[in-house]
Amino acid sequence: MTGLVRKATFFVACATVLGAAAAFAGVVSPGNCVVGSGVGVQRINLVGYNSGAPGDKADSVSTLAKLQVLVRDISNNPIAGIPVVIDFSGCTSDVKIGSTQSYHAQTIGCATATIQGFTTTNGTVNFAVVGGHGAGASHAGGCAQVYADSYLLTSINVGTYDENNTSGVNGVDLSAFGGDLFGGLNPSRSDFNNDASVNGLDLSIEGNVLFSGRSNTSSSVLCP
Ligand SMILES: [Ca+2]
Ligand SMILES: [Ca+2]
Repeated sequence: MTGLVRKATFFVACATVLGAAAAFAGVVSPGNCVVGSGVGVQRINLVGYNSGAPGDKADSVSTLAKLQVLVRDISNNPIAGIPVVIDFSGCTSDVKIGSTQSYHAQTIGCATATIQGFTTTNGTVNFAVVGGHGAGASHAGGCAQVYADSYLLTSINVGTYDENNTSGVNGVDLSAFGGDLFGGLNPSRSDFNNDASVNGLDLSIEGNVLFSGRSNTSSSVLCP
């Protein structure tokens, strides 16, 4: 192969790669997206409302209450306007989302146990989801799936601070949490710090949520 032919072959290959990248610009590339910290199995803990808060009333401040999703394309460019959905349908044996939500422009699909938001100009969307404990058998870890424009990004763990879906997070929930703390089964719903164990650290976190008052109101109705 002459030098000229090699150069021509090289430029054709480059043009092909660039063309492919251009073709997929703006298309979700799951491997380039980041859910939460992006390291290991992520978590979102469902919360209550602060009924007296202005604007968004859902508690987005408590430990792992807010989950951020960053959506990028094949060239690692963030993509705006992409629908991102968290599907909680695998969690509903014991953890259910509330039928009304109050965090940014999140919309809810109650029958399908899904929450949807759209990425902003920097490619991110944040979720804080109101919900509670609907009784029943403990769900398996990684019960919720995160999708961006219908592409599966990952599965995440789910917990809930409101253990009885009544009166927000208060002493009754602390007592109910005690059942998980001393039950020896380490249910994912009460592993608030996501370290695969239900222990005193989670008790401390639940106490902080209680005394902060940020989750002092429950969802009026839980989805199926
Ligand atoms: Ca409660
Ligand atoms: Ca824990």
